Amino acid sequence: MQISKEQIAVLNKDLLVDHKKSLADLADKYQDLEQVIETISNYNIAIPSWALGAGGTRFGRFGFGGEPNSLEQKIEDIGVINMLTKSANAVSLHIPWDIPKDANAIKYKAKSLGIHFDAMNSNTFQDQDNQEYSYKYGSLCHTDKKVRDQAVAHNKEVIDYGVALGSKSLTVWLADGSNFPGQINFRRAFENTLASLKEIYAHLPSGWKLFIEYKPYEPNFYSMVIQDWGTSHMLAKDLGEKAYTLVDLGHHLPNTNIEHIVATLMTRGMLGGFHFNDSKYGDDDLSVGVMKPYQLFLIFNELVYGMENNSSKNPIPAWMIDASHNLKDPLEDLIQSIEAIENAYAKALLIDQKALEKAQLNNDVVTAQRILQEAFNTDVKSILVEARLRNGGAIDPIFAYRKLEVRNELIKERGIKSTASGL
Ligand code: RM4
Ligand code: MN
Ligand code: MN
Repeated sequence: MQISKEQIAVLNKDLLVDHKKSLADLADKYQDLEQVIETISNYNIAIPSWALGAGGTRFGRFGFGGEPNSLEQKIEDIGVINMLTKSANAVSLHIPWDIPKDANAIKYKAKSLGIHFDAMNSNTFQDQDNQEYSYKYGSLCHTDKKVRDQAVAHNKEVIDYGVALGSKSLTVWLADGSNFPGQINFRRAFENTLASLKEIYAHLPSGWKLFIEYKPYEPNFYSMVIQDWGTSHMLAKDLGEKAYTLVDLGHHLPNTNIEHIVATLMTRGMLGGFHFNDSKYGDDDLSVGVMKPYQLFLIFNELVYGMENNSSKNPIPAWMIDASHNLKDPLEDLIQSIEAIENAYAKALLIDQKALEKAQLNNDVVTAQRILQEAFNTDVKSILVEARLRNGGAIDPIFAYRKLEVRNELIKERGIKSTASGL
């Protein structure tokens, strides 16, 4: 299904007057509003190809019909999200869940919808039917060189797929670790992982980046080889300048100060990628911003500061939503996630950085808190709307999605039983 500009314009008409009024009110208060609108209107977040179908747990999975059952259809769904939000112009592919059988045709399809290929993701956390060796006891860290070689070869193949599609980065997330004390030798597992990553790194074409993701637990519950940002950073440093750390919001123990991690990585120019989601307990894939919107805002404060004070030349991070959807229509959930991300970003852009610095230098804790909270408590909806409008998007993307009955149309096209590959 494709949504046209005209359909969106019709739906926007009745909402326009109210929007312009709220925007004018906000513009009276903030002189730099134009700059903030501009930044938000240029901001895009990649959609992972595995997030377009119903998610599930090991206890079950409940579909909702019309799920995309090919890579082409997944790209079409991202096209719908992008038409409405004008903030999702990229897809991040997981191999082998989404192997592009005909790279040129896929590329053409994506291009026709204004979508490009962001980071490629490898998968050595599951066994595939046709593979020779099992990853039951790990992949890049495995005690057996034959298993490590197989996992390295897979990652090289993922890079090659990415080259054909015009991607420029590879994200490696490893499930490697152990479930019981004594099961693995920590140091051997680390050294094996580093040696395997070196082989993968050597296969990166020029202009490519390698993102190393970390996670403290799950699927292994005693130890994970790349448990935290420090381990990821050590590996990246040993590999070379194309390697960076990737922060996934769901990959921290409760109460971890993620904004502090972001600031520290950016001080050294080492924050390469960012995965958005929210969580109550762990990596539980809740929609961005539903649990800890203030934390998300504080993280964006560090991102904004890091991008504006960038002596370490941190690249603009690769942004991606990384969640799976157990109950909601994933397209609606992704739209809500995009809005939550942009909401936090716009609020962070409103922070009076000069006043904050002054308060910090004077150790005026009360004023520092007031400055942050004033920005956080500002209603920035009209900034988001204006940014979308200027790009031809919908004033209210969820309203438009429902008015246009997108899910029903998709069910008509693809059937009630169609299910997507992925999580
Ligand atoms: C992992 C991790 C990776 C994602 C997979 C599906 O927990 O977050 O980034 O590719 O899930
Ligand atoms: Mn992730
Ligand atoms: Mn995860």
